Amino acid sequence: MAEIVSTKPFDGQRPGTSGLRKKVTVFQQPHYAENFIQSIFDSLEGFAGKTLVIGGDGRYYNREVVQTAIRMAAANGFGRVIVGQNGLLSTPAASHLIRKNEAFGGIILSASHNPGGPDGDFGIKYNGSNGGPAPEKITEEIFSHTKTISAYKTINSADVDLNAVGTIQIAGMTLEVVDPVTDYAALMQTLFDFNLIRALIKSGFTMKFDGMGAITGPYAHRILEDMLGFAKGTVMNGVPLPDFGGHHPDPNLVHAKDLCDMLLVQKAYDFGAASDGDGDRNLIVGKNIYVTPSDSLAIIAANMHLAPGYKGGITGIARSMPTSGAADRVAAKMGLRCYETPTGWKFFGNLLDANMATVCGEESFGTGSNHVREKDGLWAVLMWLNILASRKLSVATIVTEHWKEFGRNYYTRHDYEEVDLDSANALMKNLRDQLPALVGQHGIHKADDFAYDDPVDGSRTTGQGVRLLFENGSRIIYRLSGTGTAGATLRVYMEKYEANPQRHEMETQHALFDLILMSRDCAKIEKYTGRKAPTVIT
Ligand code: G16
Repeated sequence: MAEIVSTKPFDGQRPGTSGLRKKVTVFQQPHYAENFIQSIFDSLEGFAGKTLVIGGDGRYYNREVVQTAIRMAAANGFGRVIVGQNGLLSTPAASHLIRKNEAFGGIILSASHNPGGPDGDFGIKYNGSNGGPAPEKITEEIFSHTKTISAYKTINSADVDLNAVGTIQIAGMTLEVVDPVTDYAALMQTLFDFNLIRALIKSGFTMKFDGMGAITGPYAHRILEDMLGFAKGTVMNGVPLPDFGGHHPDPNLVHAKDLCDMLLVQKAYDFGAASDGDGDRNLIVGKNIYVTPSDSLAIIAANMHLAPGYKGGITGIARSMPTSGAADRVAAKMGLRCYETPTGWKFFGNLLDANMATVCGEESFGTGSNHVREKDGLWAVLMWLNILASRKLSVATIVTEHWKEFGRNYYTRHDYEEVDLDSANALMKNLRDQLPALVGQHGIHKADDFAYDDPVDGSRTTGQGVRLLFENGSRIIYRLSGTGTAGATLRVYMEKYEANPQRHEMETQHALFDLILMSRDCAKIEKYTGRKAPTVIT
């Protein structure tokens, strides 16, 4: 029987770049998760009797909130819930399950690449029937419900056993516990040439995959080792743990350092890859070469017709604004449009639904296509494997040949993490105030605060990052992260285009040195943050 529990609103339940992310200790407050989940349901209409997908990345507190969400879904009138075994689902697998089962939507429990454990982060986000993150119209609606909520609905029942696959009835609702990997792996088989990749592996090609103690371990074991035939042990850190084994599951040069050392220093494998907490991000490294996410998007776009799922070609490319312009050059050559959206995968949904773009990517280690409505870490890995198997060239050769053909966009991102929130806001305000005066200085021909008009639904999104655009095509971009949970993180993105292949072998920080100095100067970073240098460079 459904019961109504009285509650009071909590401050600050506004979803950020990707759902509501807070410290575990914040979520552990009585009624905190329930308030947010009820606010999600209260912003939706017409779900009575319909299907909801629920799952999470297995981080600390996942078990508890999965049970909460199941109880509340039953009490609120959903007809069926599909949940991953043990409450686990990677974000792209959840997106696929929503689409495949024509579900009303899904609740994904994850704080993505943020650290886990009792002192780490937790998160909840809602995805709609297209499998993609709820658009801003809905996240703002959810937020407004969180400010007035006075009660939530749940049922009084014991925890459901999620250890075994099967179907049970709970308070008049059907609960299907599914293997988290099977459907996703089947989808990958329809997109990529597994036989071609198997042949590559048989020829002696080796790889290392870092699951970072997070959700992709079981997916990578099944697909890379069991189905494709990579040697056992190819997947490292392949068991999902509530605290990710102490890893910060963010697949970049800093947090996937062990993997990067194996490829870049020891040169022990032909190919290396990693994925993040919830399996939607990817890191791609070759023997002695790191592929920036922006380059990876461009290279994938130029080569993806080699994979069976895309042999008919692509309709367009989309990238987030701070992502480098490398993909734009590929699109131009192919006679396609490259859409520039604000940061956040949710902005790609309309373009994918309208078939205006087939492949999307972000500098924040996200790449994906129209196969689901989330970025997809293992998809990117399999796409690279398919390209490598088709072209029979090393990662380094593919990358350097791409630069020869299209030119190289030198690119770096400097993060200043956990700076004081007021100081970070003051820095951004000062920058915005200076914008008109900056034009004409240092070769800056345009300075603005990025705004996006969605070409499908006409919605306008403003304040998405300060851009300094230079006459020679270089860019400096500043924005505050929307995914952090402590203070503010200032992200500074720098990019410079180099057409001449004789100048493609420079070290990135060296190639961008002038822009880096200018970025600190223009924004008075040290004055506002007290920081002389960034905390993370990717
Ligand atoms: C999320 C979003 C991405 C975004 C990233 C970084 O990724 O889904 O679209 O690029 O955050 O956002 P920010 O720069 O605001 O921190 P994830 O992997 O955390 O879900």
